[in-house]
Amino acid sequence: MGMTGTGKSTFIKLLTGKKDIKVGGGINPETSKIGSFSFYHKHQRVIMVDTPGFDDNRPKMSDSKLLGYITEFLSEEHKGKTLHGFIYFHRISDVRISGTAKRNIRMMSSLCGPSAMKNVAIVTTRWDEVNKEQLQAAEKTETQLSGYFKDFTDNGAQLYRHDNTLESAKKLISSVLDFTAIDKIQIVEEMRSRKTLFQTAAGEELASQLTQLEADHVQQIEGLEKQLGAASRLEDNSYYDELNKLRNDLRGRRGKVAKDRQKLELMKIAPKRFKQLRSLITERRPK
Ligand SMILES: Nc1nc2c(ncn2[C@@H]2O[C@H](COP(=O)(O)OP(=O)(O)OP(=O)(O)O)[C@@H](O)[C@H]2O)c(=O)[nH]1
Ligand SMILES: [Mg+2]
Repeated sequence: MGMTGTGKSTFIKLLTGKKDIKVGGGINPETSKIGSFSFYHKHQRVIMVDTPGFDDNRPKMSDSKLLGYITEFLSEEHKGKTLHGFIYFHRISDVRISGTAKRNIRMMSSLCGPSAMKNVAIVTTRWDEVNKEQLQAAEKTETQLSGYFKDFTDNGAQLYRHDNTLESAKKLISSVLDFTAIDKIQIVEEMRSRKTLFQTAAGEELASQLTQLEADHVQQIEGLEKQLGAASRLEDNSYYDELNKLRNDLRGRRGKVAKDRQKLELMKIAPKRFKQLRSLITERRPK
């Protein structure tokens, strides 16, 4: 799990050696659905699950749909298998912990609940790009990130560094496989107690995030409209066009967030319905 571009797919590609796993090259999110990939580690069959991050700016998959898929996976897909852990990815080069990163951390927290938090490996990627001069700043980022994961670290979670080498990926996987298997995941327990997705802690968290995002977008649109009014009195068409484009993009995002929130409220996914969604999750076995 983790924000777009943090290296989730790259990590899986490194471990599985599967050349067809797509990794992002630009700023747009690359992975748009959940995929699971298996490989052997020390003679043990391991399945890694790649998920997109929660992000209102991602095309193809809405946050509420993503929550549904993750919940389905955690409730149904891993039956008969041992769930050892979650890996949360963050780029060490991201000095500022963005709003989207904070959203993803809160979603992780409400999905896992306290008892599964010890099974979360908080991984910072791109250590291969950190030189001596940048080391202090990188360590500061790590400390800052750890602050946002306080609930997790208080419950036993630890931070790890990944430098994009196979050796570091294998070391991390060994650590995760050494975790005592997860016995309780908050969202799974809640769904078992017949709550609807909207009533779970993660559903409530997502609803409140979407409400906040919509309010933020409205405020930004208002700000841009004021600037557009002032720009229309200038004779600079390109500045006006730029502001206009920003405003229209934000209007689109606002509409998407509002629709997503409505969808979440209507979402009464009962566990038996999850089976219908299962076909959307792919598993690729080793050749
Ligand atoms: N130097 C360096 N680059 C990395 C590392 N991990 C990922 N990258 C690069 O970062 C970019 C994004 O990586 P992805 O693996 O696609 O990121 P992702 O988390 O799967 O992103 P989404 O699918 O959009 O959610 C790619 O260009 C990778 O080559 C790393 O540890 N070091
Ligand atoms: Mg990806």
